[in-house]
Amino acid sequence: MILPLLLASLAVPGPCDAWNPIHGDPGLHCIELVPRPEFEHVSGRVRLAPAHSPFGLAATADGQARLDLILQLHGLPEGRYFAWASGPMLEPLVRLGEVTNGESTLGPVSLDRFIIFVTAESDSAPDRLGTLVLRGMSPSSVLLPHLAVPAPSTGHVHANGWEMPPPHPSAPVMTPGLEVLSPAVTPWHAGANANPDSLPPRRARTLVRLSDGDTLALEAGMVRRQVAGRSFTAYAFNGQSPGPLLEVERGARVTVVLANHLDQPTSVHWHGLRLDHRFDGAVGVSQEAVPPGRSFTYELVFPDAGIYWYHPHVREDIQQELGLYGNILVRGADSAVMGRVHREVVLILDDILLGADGPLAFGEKHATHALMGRFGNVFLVNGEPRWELDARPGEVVRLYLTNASNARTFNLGIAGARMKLVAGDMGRVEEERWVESVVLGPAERWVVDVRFDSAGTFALMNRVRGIEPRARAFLPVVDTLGVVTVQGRAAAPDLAGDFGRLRHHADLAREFAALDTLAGREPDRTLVLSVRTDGLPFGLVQALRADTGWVMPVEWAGLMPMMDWLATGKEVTWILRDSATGRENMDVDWRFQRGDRILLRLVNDRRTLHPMHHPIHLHGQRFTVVARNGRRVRDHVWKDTVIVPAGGTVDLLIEFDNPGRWMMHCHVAEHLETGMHLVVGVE
Ligand SMILES: [Cu+2]
Repeated sequence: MILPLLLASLAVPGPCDAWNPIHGDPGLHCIELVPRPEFEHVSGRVRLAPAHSPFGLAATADGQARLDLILQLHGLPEGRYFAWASGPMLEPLVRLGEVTNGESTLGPVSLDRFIIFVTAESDSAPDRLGTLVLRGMSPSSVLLPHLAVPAPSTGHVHANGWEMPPPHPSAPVMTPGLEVLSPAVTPWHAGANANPDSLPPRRARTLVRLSDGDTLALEAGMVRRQVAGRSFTAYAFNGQSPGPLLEVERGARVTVVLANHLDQPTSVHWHGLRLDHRFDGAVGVSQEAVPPGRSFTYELVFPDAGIYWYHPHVREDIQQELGLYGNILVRGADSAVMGRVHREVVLILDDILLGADGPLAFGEKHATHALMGRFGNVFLVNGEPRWELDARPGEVVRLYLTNASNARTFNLGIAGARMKLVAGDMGRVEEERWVESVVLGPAERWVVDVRFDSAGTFALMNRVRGIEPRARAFLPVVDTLGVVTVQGRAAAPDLAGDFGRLRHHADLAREFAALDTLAGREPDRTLVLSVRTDGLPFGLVQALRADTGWVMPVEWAGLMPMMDWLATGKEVTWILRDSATGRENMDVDWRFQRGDRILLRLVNDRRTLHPMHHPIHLHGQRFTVVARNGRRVRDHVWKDTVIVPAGGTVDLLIEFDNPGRWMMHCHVAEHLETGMHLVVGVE
């Protein structure tokens, strides 16, 4: 240990050593600029800050992170200086703008790996690099190639009954040595004791309009389902997956009688509804699980207009994956102040992990895929592998988007069609915005208006980036989820004028302005998001360690299915840690008073064996995001779920107005299952 200690003591402190942790992990967000020898008294650093975006991650249409560069420079002699960004091969070369001593904010930049140059220039608008003064490389430049071998193809089964996960088609390789390993839990399949031929076929979703005082019978049961050439036992509500789309007026009261006809206990959580906590469906907090053959009666209220959803709160990793989820559309006066549209379409997005014959087995007592969560290999839109819509030229369609997948974050776009963001988790956005894609984390909702200007076909696509495991090169991953065919006579009436207008909602602006005054203070509470592992196979730990030199802010694609599959809830504990007390998960015992406005900081610890983003959900209340990596957010909307990127910090202003005991947890089903939840009391 002498040599490293000696080197450390000799190291000259660099500009990134004086780093404010609020700005995110320095290993992902700070570039130390290195001067040319003639400029040895010049120093500088670049802070990589998330560009302004309504979403949890500022991303381009193809899924690259969009970053603003905040340059802090010292010691520049008299003269004119410019900053530039380029790819590793000096292509493309982007002039960022003029810089001076002190701080300059430039950008945004969306390059996977890049070099930053600061040059001295005589020209006022140089188009090529002048005398080099400082340069630095993006943190992503540390990625180095790995040893990897071809992954076994779909259908490979171990002697203990575990079928290995199918490789990702974009990167069919794996770390050598993993092929002999399987999860340290017993494989489990739904409906093993049921006769598959006796089960009804899964039906498509139907619309159910509910009025004040109505009662809905909701049966969670087993169905026979066909997806991508496999026929298997799945779950459904009233035989439908997604379950019935419930449409209800704001302010209504509705009774739902849940009957459990599954082969395991269940409950229903009404995601986003600020209802009576006794009917929140949070097993172990507000109710006991409903055993097979039994029922439970929920009394629902709908205080906010918007798009909500319902899903079980028992073994989500199994039950949600097998199709137990549905949407709730709450109507209110909201629609009158939003732009007019020709049609509304409610889309619930999912992915399912299929092996040779059906869903890959689940862990009987503990979840598999405990690190990244279970990424599927077949996309589902409203339960169908390929969603189709017919539209007319000029038609404006309002898309209500919900992400019901276990772990996947979508970056959705429709090439060739303009999209306007109009609402989020719990109602309208304060400022409508044009967006080129929608970043949708697990359990989040966003609402966009889309206009199909002319005839043609338009693909609904998920366009993201992954890191190819062998070359460790950035890889575009593109999946088509559906197609809109636009043809025939023009849609009437012509809504181009309405569509072209971006609304500013003054009522919301006033609400958020009042909260914004609270956002500048020190946080009332800080939660650190982390992970602890114990007993993982040595080969897997080695492979994971090699991957943490740099990590994507969002794990989009799940390109390492073997590594992910092998880790289970037996070895992995995901953690929410109160930084003031050191208490974790269910030992965190927060109590607030009704009416409290709390500033909560979420810090996603990247110095772990497997850093990853987390979609954090709070039951029964609402919040707005006020800062990301210490940068104030401009776009406010009421939310119940927020993406916290790996190595990033997010500040929330929470309105605690609904009394009861409420869960706060990660909505990656496998993270929730492996401990990542706490309870907040509101008195
Ligand atoms: Cu998580």
